[in-house]
This record gives sequence, structure tokens and C-alpha cells, in this order.
Amino acid sequence: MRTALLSSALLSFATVASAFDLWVPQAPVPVESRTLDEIYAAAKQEHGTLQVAWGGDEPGFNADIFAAFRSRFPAVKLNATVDLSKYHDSRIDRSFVETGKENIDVVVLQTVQDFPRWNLEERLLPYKVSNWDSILPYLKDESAAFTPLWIYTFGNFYYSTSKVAASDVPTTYADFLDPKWKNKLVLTYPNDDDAVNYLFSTIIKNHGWQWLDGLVKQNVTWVRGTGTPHTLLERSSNNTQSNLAITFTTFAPVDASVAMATPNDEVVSWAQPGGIFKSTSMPETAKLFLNYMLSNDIQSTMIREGSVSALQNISGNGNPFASGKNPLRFTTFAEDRQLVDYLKLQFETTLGPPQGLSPLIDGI
Ligand SMILES: *[C@@H]1O[C@H](CO)[C@@H](O)[C@H](O)[C@H]1NC(C)=O
Ligand SMILES: *[C@@H]1O[C@H](CO)[C@@H](O)[C@H](O)[C@H]1NC(C)=O
Ligand SMILES: *[C@@H]1O[C@H](CO)[C@@H](O)[C@H](O)[C@H]1NC(C)=O
Ligand SMILES: CC(=O)N[C@H]1CO[C@H](CO)[C@@H](O)[C@@H]1O
Repeated sequence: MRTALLSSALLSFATVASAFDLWVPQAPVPVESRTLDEIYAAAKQEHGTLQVAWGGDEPGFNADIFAAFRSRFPAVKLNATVDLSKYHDSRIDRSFVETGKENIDVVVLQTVQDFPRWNLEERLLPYKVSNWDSILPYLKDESAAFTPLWIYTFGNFYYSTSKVAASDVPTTYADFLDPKWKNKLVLTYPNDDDAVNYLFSTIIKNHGWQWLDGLVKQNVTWVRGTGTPHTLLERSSNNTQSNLAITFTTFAPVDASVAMATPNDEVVSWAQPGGIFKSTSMPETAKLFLNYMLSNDIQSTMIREGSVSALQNISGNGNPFASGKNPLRFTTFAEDRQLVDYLKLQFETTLGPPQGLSPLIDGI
């Protein structure tokens, strides 16, 4: 008993002391003043391959972004690995605990709760990209330990144009309980992805748990990955044997066979953070990578592909608060791990555990 009290006293002393460290005034982080070409010149002096952990759940995800970086900066080596953010952070933390070292230079992940924690653990390099002042102020972490890159959204309705008339597309999530959607829905397991978890919990907050029970009666095709529903709708489009017609757990550029509609309901959106681990042996290359992500070229590409830019005053950008979006709420949710786990188990109770290989392996 006494030992337990003592060690908990020591622990809280340590916690207070390390929290106290944070109160020591830090020198302000200067905004990067060099151009991309000047940073590139410095990056060329570094040796090695920049290791980037990139959150995504579909083979080839954002390959165009990596190709653009390689073609603009051919003299530096980039190894960008796409995987579920929850698997990236698990590997990163295990490597850190086991070896005391990071195995990654740059992270771009959906696990928004990791960044403040890594910052408290003093593992992130405070850094302000050159257009820091143009980033939407409410998305920014003032310590500059991480940088919002762009806003992703789940919850919009994507439907096969050959199977669903635009006039038939639901307006709220409650409409999916109509018998006419039986066998036609393809959705991502909410207990496999925190953003989909938050989307489902928001829908349940607005429409009740009976909504989920009603949804299950629709014989939904449940899949892993948020790219998979879009891929299956593409395939279903020209296949008269397939009933799959609609989803709300994907995001993708629309084309001739899959169109998008925004619901009159709350969706989930969040600013994807990028950060540099302090331990990197390639800080200039890492800075080059972050600056390039915030460049007009890449931001315009992301807007074209359906995201909202983190920059204000960039042409063609969507309103981060339009159509049921609020990019600030997801972080509060994701930081409450107890709530996230409670909901995961609720979904598992009704839907069972996520089935199938990683969406990056099964090729769908
Ligand atoms: C690229 O990253 C993966 C995953 O971290 C790693 O297994 C692989 O060895 C890396 N390749 C190179 C060339 O750095
Ligand atoms: C963005 O535009 C607004 C209004 O047009 C202007 O007040 C603001 O200074 C601009 N911000 C930046 C960072 O250019
Ligand atoms: C449920 O959907 C699957 C896939 O679309 C289909 O093969 C199956 O026949 C459906 N089951 C029922 C009971 O309608
Ligand atoms: C391969 C093929 O037939 N593709 C067609 C699928 O359907 C869309 C329209 O829904 C056509 O544009 C494609 O050419």
C-alpha cells in the first residue's frame, strides 16, 4: 500500500515536473523563410531515404502526390508507405518503446490524437512551413509541432449512376432504412476506422440506435477500408449481376460511373496532420516534404480530388463548415479513447468484428 502510494506520488511528481518543463518559455518558432528551391538545395546535402508513414487504406492511395514530389525533387529519395494510420502509429510507438528511436522521419496520419501526445513526449520537431500564416488559424497548433495539411470528409453519399437516379438519392441517413435500399448498400465497418466510428456515432446521436438495427436489416455488404466501397461501386456499375449501388463511407473523385451528393445531415471531417520526428537524420528533406504538401500545386490537387485545403484564400476551395461539416469535432472524439473503444465494442456487438484481409493486401 505504502509502496503504491509512494510510486504514485513519484509518478505525479514526474508528471508535474515534465508538465512544468512545458511552461518554460520556448523561443518562438520562426516561419520558414526559404523558397522550395532553397530548401531543396539544403536537402540535397543530406544522405539517405526519407521515410514517410502515410495514412491510407487503398493500394495506390495518393500515389500521384508522391510521384509529383519525386518529379519535382529528383535528387532526394522518398519512401512513402501507405497503411492504415492505426497500424502506422502502432509500429512507430513499438519501435520507440523497444529501441528508444523513431523508425520514421515524417508522419501524415488520421490518428489526430497521436500528435499532441508525441508533442508532450517531445518527439516532434516544432516547425512552421513557409506559408504557415496562410493556414486556417483555427486548425493550427500554436506550438507548431504538427501542421494541418487538408481536410478529409466521410459521410457524403456516393452512388452508381447506372443503378441510382439522382432524384432517388437519400437526403438523410434515415432514408437508407427504406426497403428499396435492401442489398444495395456497401459500407466500411465502423469498428475498423475511427473516422467511420465517429460518423456512425454521430448518425446514432441524431437518429438513435434503432437506426443501426434498421440498417443491419438492409443486408449491407460490410467491407474493410474506405476506398473499397468506391471500388466495388465502380465494378458494380457495368455488372448487371451486382446490386451494390450506394455508400456513405468512401471519398474519391467522382467520375462517369460514381457520383456524389451531400446529405442534409452531419458528416465527419478532420484536418489531416503532418509532422516531423525530432530524431530525423534528414531534417531538410523532411521540411522540403512538408512545405511541398502545403504548396499551391499539391493543395490544388487535393481540392480537385475532393478534399478541402487547409489554406485560406486558395482558389476553388470548399467551405470547411459547409454541408454538415465541422473539422474541429473529430479531434475531441479521437482523444477520448475510452469512448472510442466503448463505441467500437457496441458496433462489434451488432456487426461482428471486421472481416477480411487488410484493404491494402486484398487488392479490392
Ligand atoms: C520503406 O519503408 C518500409 C516500411 O517502413 C520499409 O519496410 C522499407 O525497408 C523501406 N524501404 C526503403 C528503401 O527505405
Ligand atoms: C485572406 O483573405 C482575407 C479576405 O479576403 C484577407 O483579409 C486575409 O488577409 C487573407 N489572408 C491571407 C493569409 O492571405
Ligand atoms: C445479401 O446481399 C448479398 C450481396 O449483395 C446477396 O448475395 C445475398 O443474396 C443477399 N441476401 C439476402 C437474404 O437477400
Ligand atoms: C468497361 C466499361 O464498360 N465501362 C463503362 C462502365 O459504365 C460507365 C458508365 O456508367 C461507362 O462510362 C464506362 O465506359
